[in-house]
Amino acid sequence: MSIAQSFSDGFVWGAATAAFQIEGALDADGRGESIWDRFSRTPGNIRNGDSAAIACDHYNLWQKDVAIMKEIGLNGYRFSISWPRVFPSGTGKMNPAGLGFYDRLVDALLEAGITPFPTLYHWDLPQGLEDAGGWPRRSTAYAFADYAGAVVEHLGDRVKHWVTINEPWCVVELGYRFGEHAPGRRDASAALDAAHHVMLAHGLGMQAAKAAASGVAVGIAKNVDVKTPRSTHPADIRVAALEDAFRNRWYLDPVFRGEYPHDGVVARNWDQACVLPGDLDAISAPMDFVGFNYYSRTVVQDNSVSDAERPRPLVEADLPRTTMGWEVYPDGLRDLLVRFNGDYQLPPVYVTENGVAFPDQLVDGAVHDENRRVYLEQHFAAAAEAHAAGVPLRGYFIWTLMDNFEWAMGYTPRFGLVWTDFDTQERILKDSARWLGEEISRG
Ligand code: IFM
Repeated sequence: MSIAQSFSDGFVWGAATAAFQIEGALDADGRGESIWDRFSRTPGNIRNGDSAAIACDHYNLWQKDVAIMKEIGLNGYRFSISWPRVFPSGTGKMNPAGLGFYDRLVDALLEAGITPFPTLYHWDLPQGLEDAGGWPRRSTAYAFADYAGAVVEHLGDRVKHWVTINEPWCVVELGYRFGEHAPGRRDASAALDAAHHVMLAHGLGMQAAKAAASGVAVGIAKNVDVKTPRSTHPADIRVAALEDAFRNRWYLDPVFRGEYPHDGVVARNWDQACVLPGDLDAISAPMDFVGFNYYSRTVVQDNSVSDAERPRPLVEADLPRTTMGWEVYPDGLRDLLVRFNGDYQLPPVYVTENGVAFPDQLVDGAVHDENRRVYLEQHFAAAAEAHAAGVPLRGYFIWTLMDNFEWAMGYTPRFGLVWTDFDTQERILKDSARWLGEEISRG
């Protein structure tokens, strides 16, 4: 039996991308500046000084990319809508030309038999909104709801699945606490406010989307990570539980339970002053589906404990690692899906991202990425086990369709099913893409 046969009929096999990572054309047709335009122009922020000005030139080559998805045999495509294309300064006057691009893309996808799953926010906040305070300001959540409503009003006659926010943890922690991503701020207090307003944006955006078009399904894409304690030492176990609160539960408890995780709130000494009456009701309104993005696990420890004090290590050492330095740990996907299905009442579930960057080589016009094929096969098997254990899994999106701009890492990591030649914009299907197509067709 093929892995694809382990899932139910109508299972969505897709690829995922994000606007800033593939589109290029940053100044085309009235697009406004985003925080990533500004951040990536700042020397030192992006490896090798790489720029997303052209990226995969998808803004011009989108028809070719839809044809490639069809050739692979995908029946779903998760892409993101660039907020500054639609509202160049974040609010105010809409830019019809920006929305027109997505109109054409959606029509072409539907024509090719590929279900569109757009994400409304995949990190490219209009710079004007950051200048007004960014996600730490409540007004940004209101602006997002207006934007979401306008886009869904326009496309909701054809697009029935909408993701509000991609990976709130990254928006907040990488963008506002650690400053590794745009807007590059390092402000722990602002990050706490940002986290709440991103979640509020999800809740208000979902309301706005549902009011704008009938019959649309709305969910969020949450990146989740296994936090494994290095040993059975109680201090390591305590750190792992807290890291789990910061990474996973901070964003899942509010949507499924209407509260922030108590242990995390206490550890961060957060007064929750920015949480106003009604916010958590909006955030925890039932979603039509939930998306999980899964890549790896992290082994964590309490650094005040010396190795001599540590009892027997709990973790195997030396698991293979990817170009990103992430452990290859497929069991984590099964374990997290099963755990969340027990901890929360999950609606239909999608793996909204899973994939891998390895140091691919183009040799004689081909990329023999057996390591990626094995990675995908192992993760599909883990997802199938979760499905068999009762997780209502409805689809799986590979990160990513084609090699693209990997944020602060520039073009070094190649995550694609398709090789991108960034000089010529030629696309070449890697072996893993062909294998995936065969798996899907056997489903
Ligand atoms: O490239 C990113 C994507 O934008 C969000 N999820 C993780 C991917 C790999 O780092």
